[in-house]
Amino acid sequence: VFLTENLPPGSKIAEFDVTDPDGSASYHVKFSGPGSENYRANITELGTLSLYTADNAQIDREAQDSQSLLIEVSDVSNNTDRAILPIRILDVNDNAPEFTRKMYDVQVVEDWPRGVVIEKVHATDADVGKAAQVRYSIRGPSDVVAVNETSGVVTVAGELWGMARDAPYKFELVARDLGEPELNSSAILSLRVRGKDEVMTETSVVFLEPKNGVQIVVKENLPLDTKIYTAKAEQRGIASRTRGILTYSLKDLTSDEKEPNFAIDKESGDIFAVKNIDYEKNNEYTVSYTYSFKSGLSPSHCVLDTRDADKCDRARSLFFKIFLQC
Ligand SMILES: [Ca+2]
Ligand SMILES: [Ca+2]
Ligand SMILES: [Ca+2]
Repeated sequence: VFLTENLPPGSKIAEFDVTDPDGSASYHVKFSGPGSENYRANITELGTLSLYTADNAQIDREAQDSQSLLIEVSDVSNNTDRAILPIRILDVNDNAPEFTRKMYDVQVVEDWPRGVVIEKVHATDADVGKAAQVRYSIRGPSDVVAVNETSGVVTVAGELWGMARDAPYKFELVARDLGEPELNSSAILSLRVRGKDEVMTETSVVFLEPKNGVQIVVKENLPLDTKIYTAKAEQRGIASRTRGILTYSLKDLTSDEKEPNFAIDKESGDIFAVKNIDYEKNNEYTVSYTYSFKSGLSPSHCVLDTRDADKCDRARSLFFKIFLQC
């Protein structure tokens, strides 16, 4: 039988006729098998066996999508017959999509143009079919960032120039499914705009290579750990005060952070492909790299991540694109 999940207690799910050549009018019914605690039975003197969902039934497809009920009917003399009732649980849209993170922190530089990929958000939905298909949007008016409805890629969608830099801007990301009725949940996108020439007093660091927005072309199917580029930043300023250590970090803006396609050596700035990059799968990546340095007399490395940038004395990032060639 097919049952929809979340069936209320007392719903009738099946009916059988039990016959006994001895003409017995009193039977005993027993259930066993995984999930059998969700059902109860009633049998009449005429041998009509009805199955119902139990009072405490929890029919949850996400927990168990099929069950197999072994039904044993015995008469007064304990003569027993058995039957197996396979049950399939059909999906109901009872789970909202959930973002993998509740908060996405993103830093952008004020001269990044429209269309630059700055993040990729993702939500999962435990249901199946349309009830598990996720669509992304940003709640309320947003003329600064946009999210692709199906891919979750977040891009710059407006002018960043002139946006205040002290406080982050918050946007509410919404993931909804295509179930009937639809369910949704939200997460926060926190956007911090960095000045292009955020003046660094006394000392500063400049990006030398690559320049903002530069396009790097590499061949597909590179052996893993092939060096594809060397990023370079340099400290400028009063020599006695620039004894900080420069470190690099990289963020692959086009894929989920868990599985980056590229990595950077934090000291040398060498950029490597750390996954098999396949032209047919994706021929364009947007990557941002950040440098930061700890200044002062006792220089120490700063653990890097754009989100940790504030913990460093100085941190800036820029983006560039890596194109694949087949
Ligand atoms: Ca469920
Ligand atoms: Ca469900
Ligand atoms: Ca759902």
